[in-house]
Amino acid sequence: MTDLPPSVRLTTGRGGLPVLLVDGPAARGEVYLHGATVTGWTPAGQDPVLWVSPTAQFSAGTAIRGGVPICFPWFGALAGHPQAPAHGFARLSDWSLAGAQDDGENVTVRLRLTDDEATRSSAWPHRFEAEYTVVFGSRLTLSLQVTNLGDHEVVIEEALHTYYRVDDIRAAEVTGLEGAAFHDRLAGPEASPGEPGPVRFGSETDRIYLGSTAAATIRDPGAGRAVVITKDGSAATVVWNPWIDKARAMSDFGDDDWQRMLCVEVANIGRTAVRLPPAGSHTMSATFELHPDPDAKETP
Ligand code: TA6
Repeated sequence: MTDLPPSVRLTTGRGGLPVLLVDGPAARGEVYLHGATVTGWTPAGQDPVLWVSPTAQFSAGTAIRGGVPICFPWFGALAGHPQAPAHGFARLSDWSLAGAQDDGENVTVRLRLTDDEATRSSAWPHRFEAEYTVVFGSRLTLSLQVTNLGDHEVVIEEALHTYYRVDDIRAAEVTGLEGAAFHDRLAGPEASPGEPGPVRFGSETDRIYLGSTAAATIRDPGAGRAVVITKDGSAATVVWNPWIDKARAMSDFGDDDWQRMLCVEVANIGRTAVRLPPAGSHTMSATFELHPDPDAKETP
């Protein structure tokens, strides 16, 4: 049993699943061992930053709808394997607690997933170790390090599928991706050349910006704040809002919840997938930081 600092408590959460509750000097946090899903990050003095569906399922075999599900070792549907779960097995797996530390400012939690009989009989049967480091502080930093334990090259796709709270998606926008080409997953296979302005939302939006290493900022005027998302080891960014019809079609998503959430995902997918030689290792990391948005309108 890993010794935990007083600011970290392993307890039983929703659906009877084990959850780590973090009550640190600079932030509170919550991580389910199921999928190593960070379901809460609240910097001191701030409102919660992550969105979790009120009707999210907390059960084995189901991904938690919200927080930061980990997509690995593939993203979306796996070509040639229609039975394979969308977004890989990592967010459906029980990760183990590798350690936790509190340095008086930030609280760091480390979780681990390695291949097992289930993964070795999956559509991606390779030997691997994944170590996920979560630093809860005035910023939230997530680092996913994957090591190839096998004797042949493997290719991995990965995404930190982060659900952010927004006051109203119709007033929110994403800056930082101006001019970047993207694949609109709702349109044809050809790439869109990129738009000169911020990403704004007026319908279902599902875009993959391939080759994008840029930081992105979610501007949330209604909440009077912005979230700046910086990243390292990631060459793709996904922007998703299901809008009305898709939200209604999801059982773990309230019909009106599309108004209050937005996914901006740090990823390596498609032509930016990562090739790992035997013993090779790769780390993808993301840091989220709240900023008072100068153009935001304080909520009444
Ligand atoms: O990241 C966007 C996306 O790939 C969308 O196409 C949508 O499927 C979303 O992920 C949620 O996927 P999930 O399997 O969690 O319902």
